[in-house]
Amino acid sequence: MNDYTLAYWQGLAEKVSLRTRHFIGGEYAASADGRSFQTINPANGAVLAEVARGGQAEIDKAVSVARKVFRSGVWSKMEPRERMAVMEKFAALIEAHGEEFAILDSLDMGKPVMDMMNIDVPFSATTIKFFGESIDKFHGQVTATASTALHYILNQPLGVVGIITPWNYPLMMAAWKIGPALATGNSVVLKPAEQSPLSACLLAELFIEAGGPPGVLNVVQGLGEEAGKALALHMDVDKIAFTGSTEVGKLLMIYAGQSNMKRVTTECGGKTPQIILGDWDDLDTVATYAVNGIYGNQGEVCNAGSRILVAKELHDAFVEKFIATAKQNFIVGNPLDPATTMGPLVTTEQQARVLGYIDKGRAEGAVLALGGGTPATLSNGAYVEPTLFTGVNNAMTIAREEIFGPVGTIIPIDGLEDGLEIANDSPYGLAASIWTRDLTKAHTFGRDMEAGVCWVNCFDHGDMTSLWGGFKQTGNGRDKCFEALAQYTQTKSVWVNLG
Ligand code: TXE
Repeated sequence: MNDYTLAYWQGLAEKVSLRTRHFIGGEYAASADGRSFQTINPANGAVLAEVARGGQAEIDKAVSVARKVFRSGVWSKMEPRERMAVMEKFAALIEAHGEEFAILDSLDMGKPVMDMMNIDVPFSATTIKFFGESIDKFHGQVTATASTALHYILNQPLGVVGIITPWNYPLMMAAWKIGPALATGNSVVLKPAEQSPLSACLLAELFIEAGGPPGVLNVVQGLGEEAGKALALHMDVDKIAFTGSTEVGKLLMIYAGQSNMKRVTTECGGKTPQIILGDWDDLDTVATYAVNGIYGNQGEVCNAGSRILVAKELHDAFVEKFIATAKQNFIVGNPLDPATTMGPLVTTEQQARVLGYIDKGRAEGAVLALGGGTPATLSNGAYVEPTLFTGVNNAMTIAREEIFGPVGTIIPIDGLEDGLEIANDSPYGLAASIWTRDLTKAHTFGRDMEAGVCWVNCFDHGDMTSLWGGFKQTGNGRDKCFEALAQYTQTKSVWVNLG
């Protein structure tokens, strides 16, 4: 890897091409009515670009192109080996264009550019590669029948898949969803978040460069209530795959009911507990994981470990270690500086929202143990300091609602049973971790925790075979893994009379 410097990234920021239009049928297009919206750099408030603001007309056009291409079979019926080769090349191109993706997403939403290089870019490329490799390994079934019949079950693509992504991992969330959608032969209309629109069309361009047919992967830019809603209400879209807020996830299910009963898969955030039991003897390790778990990506992560449930006997020593580790590991600053490990939040609105939660924490009686404001030297951007509350109970607003910022809460617990009860007392159920040397307790947690992703003695570990998705109001979607492929196909029973 390059020896990156701030000057290098600043130079790249000046010259990187900003793709601000829609990408439909392999061609760039402005909005029919010429409208646009602004995307803002949250590190300094500067307007990065005016972006085409799509609406019904652009969604209609993209869906119709996607349907036509799907029916043509040019992708949906392509020889598996050929489709695999395209996906493999697509993954390699994402990797090769890593710096471009890194700068675009970092400028758009404030993530440290080195996080993009170390996490988002390689993981997105791996995602596309994994789903490409799965193409000839994911298959239907032949079932047992009498000799007078042959019965098989086919997994067939759905048709046109609408993908609505959030701004916290713009490239990676798109990759998690277009990977299985394309691998199973669907056509896609991607609507990226309006806060982070700049990398989506690069992705769509690279798919074509890899040999993907035009019209298979389309991008319509725009606002949620306009382009997003039009896509979700469309009568000719077979599925919406979504990551975002629970509020919008619920709306998408309503839109499906109001239109064509399209499938809706959702991943809508969480309030992840990190349970640390009294037998845990390595405070250095657990503090490092806990700090990264809540402050990584500015806390703008669906699985941010925002509720830290600590055994009473470890409480004081843990808090001291946590604060020292946070101060050492999280350097707030310009996201283009390779030394920065925490950038600004995505927008000043998000900053105000997070600061509002911090006020609420104080007002409800929690004790502010770290941070709590905006760094004095960074007043131009949407920054919030790494913040920690102690003395929290699970009924407080800061323990119940998804803050989506760098705000951790410490809740003291009395052992496993108490910890599990508090951990499960949440409307969300995305992820959870436990730290213990006791096997029985670890596996009890694995069985009884109401969450889709459970970690024992680690946090945020996994690979492409581990799934991602939640219980309860986190939603019903599963990203990564073979289960994701199933969510982009429909099954068909073919019964042949041999009698
Ligand atoms: O999300 P929205 P926002 C949570 C997090 C955050 C809060 C609000 O708590 O603070 O949501 O973030 C599109 N029809 N998460 O407002 O609105 C929108 O354009 C169709 C958790 O950014 O849900 C964008 O593309 N689409 C989460 C996408 O939905 C609509 C990640 C997400 O935006 C729409 C992001 C509509 N009516 C936020 N309204 C996670 N699970 O990681 C909006 N959209």
